[in-house]
Amino acid sequence: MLHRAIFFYLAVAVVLLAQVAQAVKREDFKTCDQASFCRRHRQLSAHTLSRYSAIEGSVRLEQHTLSALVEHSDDNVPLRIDINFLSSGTIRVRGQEDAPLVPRFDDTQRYVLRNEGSRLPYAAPHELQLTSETADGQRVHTVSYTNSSLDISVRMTEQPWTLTYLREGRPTMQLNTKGLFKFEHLRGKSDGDNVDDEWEETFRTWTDTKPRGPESFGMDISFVGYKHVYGIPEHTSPLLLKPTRGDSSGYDQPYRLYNLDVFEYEIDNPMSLYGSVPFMLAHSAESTVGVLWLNAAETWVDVTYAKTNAITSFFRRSSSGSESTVDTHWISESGVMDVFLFPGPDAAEVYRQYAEIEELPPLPRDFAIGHHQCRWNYIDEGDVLAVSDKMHEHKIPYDVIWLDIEHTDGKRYYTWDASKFPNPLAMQEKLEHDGHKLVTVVDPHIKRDTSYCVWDDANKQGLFVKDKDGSSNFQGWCWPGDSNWVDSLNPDAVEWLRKQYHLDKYNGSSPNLFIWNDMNEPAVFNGPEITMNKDAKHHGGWEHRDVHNLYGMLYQKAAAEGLRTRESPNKRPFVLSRSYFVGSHRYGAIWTGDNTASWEHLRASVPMILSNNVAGMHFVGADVGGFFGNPDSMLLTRWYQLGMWYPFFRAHAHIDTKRREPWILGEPYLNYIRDAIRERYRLLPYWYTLFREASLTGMPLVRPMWMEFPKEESLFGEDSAFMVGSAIMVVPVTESGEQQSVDIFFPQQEEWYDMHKGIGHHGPLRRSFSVGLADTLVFARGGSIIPTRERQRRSSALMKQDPFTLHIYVSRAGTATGRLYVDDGETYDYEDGAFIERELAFSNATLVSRPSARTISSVARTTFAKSMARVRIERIIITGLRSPTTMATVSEDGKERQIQLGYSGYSADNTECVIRDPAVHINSDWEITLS
Ligand code: NBV
Repeated sequence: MLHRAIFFYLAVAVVLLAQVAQAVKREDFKTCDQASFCRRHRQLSAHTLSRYSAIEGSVRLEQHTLSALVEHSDDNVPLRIDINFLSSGTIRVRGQEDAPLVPRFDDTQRYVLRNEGSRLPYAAPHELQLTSETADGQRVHTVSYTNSSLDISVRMTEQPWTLTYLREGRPTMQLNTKGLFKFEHLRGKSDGDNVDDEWEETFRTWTDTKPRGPESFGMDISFVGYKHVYGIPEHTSPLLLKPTRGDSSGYDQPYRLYNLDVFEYEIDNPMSLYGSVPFMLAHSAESTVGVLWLNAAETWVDVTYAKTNAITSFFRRSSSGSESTVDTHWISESGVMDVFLFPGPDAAEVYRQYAEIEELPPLPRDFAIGHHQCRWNYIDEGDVLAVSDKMHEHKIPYDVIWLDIEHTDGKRYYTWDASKFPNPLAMQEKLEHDGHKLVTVVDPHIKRDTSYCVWDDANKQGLFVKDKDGSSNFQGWCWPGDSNWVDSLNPDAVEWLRKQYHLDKYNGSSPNLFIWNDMNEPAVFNGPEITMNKDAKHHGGWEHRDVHNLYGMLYQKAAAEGLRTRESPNKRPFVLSRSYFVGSHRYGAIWTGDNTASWEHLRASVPMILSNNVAGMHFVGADVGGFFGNPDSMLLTRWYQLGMWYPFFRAHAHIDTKRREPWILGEPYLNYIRDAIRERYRLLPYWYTLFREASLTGMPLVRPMWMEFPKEESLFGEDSAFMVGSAIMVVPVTESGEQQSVDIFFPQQEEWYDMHKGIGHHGPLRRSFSVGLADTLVFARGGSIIPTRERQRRSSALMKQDPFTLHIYVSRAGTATGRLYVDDGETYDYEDGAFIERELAFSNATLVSRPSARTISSVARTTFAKSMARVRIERIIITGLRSPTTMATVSEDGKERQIQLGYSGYSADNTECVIRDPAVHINSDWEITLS
């Protein structure tokens, strides 16, 4: 036993030492060529006609589904392709064998889609019209939408089988026109069968037994008329996806989607990381469309930018005119083909269409969008409280302090190391006194230890993932040594997991404790590619291969449900997860894992966070400061200055790094960092209102520039600047050096106001700015109203009754609009109307506050409104006012008052006018007219 333990720790030490010596170990992870299914698909050459054809007479339109039986000329195994029409114009293409030998895994939709995939808003039969015709010997079926104001239709050819989505008669998205559709139908095994590793394959020392044989499929999806595609996180590539084939400026590997724990990951690389979201947007100056490839197995995506002959006449190449096309090739190892094509025509519409099939992100707890302080590890209770006190001493607001794996009793999650944390409840109480919360880590590997009741209980109930034999527990190594993994696909295990987070179960936890799920890809130190063997078995007999990318999300889901239900009435949970998949946005936040303290990683965090937002993973951040290594003071300062704009804002560091809490740096860095964190707190009302918007529309919180300026082609590849909502442009400084020159492009015929200096810049304009370490480049877009809370406190919890300030940035036309959303930040009462949501509009020198159309009257609303009755607007700052005035008339509740305006240093450059204490309330209707 002792020998075994020594061997284990030696092995871990060797692994860690080897990792210290070297950056990412590429050889630990497969290339496409080393995954036999990927290799087989990638060998197909594009630009050949597909050998898959629809079986004559098999095509029919029934209800909302156009279906066809399709087969390959060599094997004659009929595949059933169903094209389902949703009323919004989205189409869903599903495909698998018409009569599979055994069922394929088809539950991904249950875990991801709205109503588990049932009752999606499909088109009514009378909204669709089918016409079939034969031209040049080709049978073509066209389904047109008759319900839509857009002229959209879907065209299917029989021979070869292809699909084209058309808008106004022009193709936009096409399937199989490059002839890459390939479907490995399930088959019986004959002796000696292992052509091209179809039935068994070995990677390094691991053999995947592949009992079901080959069952992969792939499809080309072309975006016709597009030159730009985005999304499919998580990779370290630029925002605008680089090509992966036939282009020396790109990669030589497809983007991989297979959740993995990649130690010291590299920048600018299509390798897999911790999360997978197979959601892609294609954008042009004319339109935006989207694709969701709904599959939880290992998936690879090739991207090629091409000029192709426009395919105007069914599948034939037209003789004249060529059009830009982005050709993508999607390859998945198992499951069924299930693809959604979203027609847009702009990003907001794509997100609206996505929201029809997938739930919108929920409103987070208010503290979750504050500043988080983490480290592997805060050593003991004294350390935690000392860090908290130091934050107070240095007047740095923070909301949450985090405990990593060392707080447990020997990496037994849901327990405490009693010598270091003898009284966790008292510690939480002390933190709560200043409104702070605690987060503890819970990893999914459970230490095999009969005296550990969590393991014992799960074992007795048979809740662990099973080995390939289906009966013994899958066993592997992780932090605690020999471990088993709870099967997050087993409903009983989920129920059990949920309960582990309840207050009566999780000793030492209070309602102020929240959760962090790490290592849930899952990471298995001695497994292939540091994860679970693909032939391990989950509930229902499914192989790990089928569900790999779902596993971590379902772990986070169980934690979120556990936290939600631990109190009555339920409160909003907060769970951070490292692994994620489509739909993870419903359960909490994610982060970009183990980055490095380097300028390169600082820069890369922007496209990584943007790509996640593009793909619907809104609540995301990167470890501020970089996880591995020691950032110098300048890098750390710059990282806080950027990190305060991450939706999830957490500082974190590896156990071997030096302590780096802001005060350790001393002045002037401490000052700069404090300023950055305080700016985040000032802007919390804007952030919370943005989260509200995302919860209603699905719009990203942080947006690529092109999303706000969709016709501005020079911005389509921009990922060194970004928008926070539609009102703020952030241009982070991501280069080393005391003084930096930064080039900025202010798009459009619009005013852009330096948010720190009030100075306006008239777009369109390119300008260089020279900035010192104290400066950050943040601009408000003319025409916006941004709410803030200016009083600095220890935590956001202490700001709940604080007054607001409104910043009005006047457009060229002399107008501005904005919104303010407030609720209690913790319960679900807002669902019953317990919120204040104001529409703010400035025009003709008058600022008006009105309730939003969503405001309803209800008991819950009245109660909440009462609790906020005294909260007022304490200041209004108008920037860009062209004709300054001295007085304003305030009318609220039918009463009128005159007040005086103030100007601080008003000049041609600085046009800030301040209305001090207008004494209007956030929950009443009022108008202020400048006279
Ligand atoms: O639990 C320790 C770390 C954690 O601090 C980090 O944030 C995770 O991404 N964890 C990974 C495991 C060890 C990484 C070397």
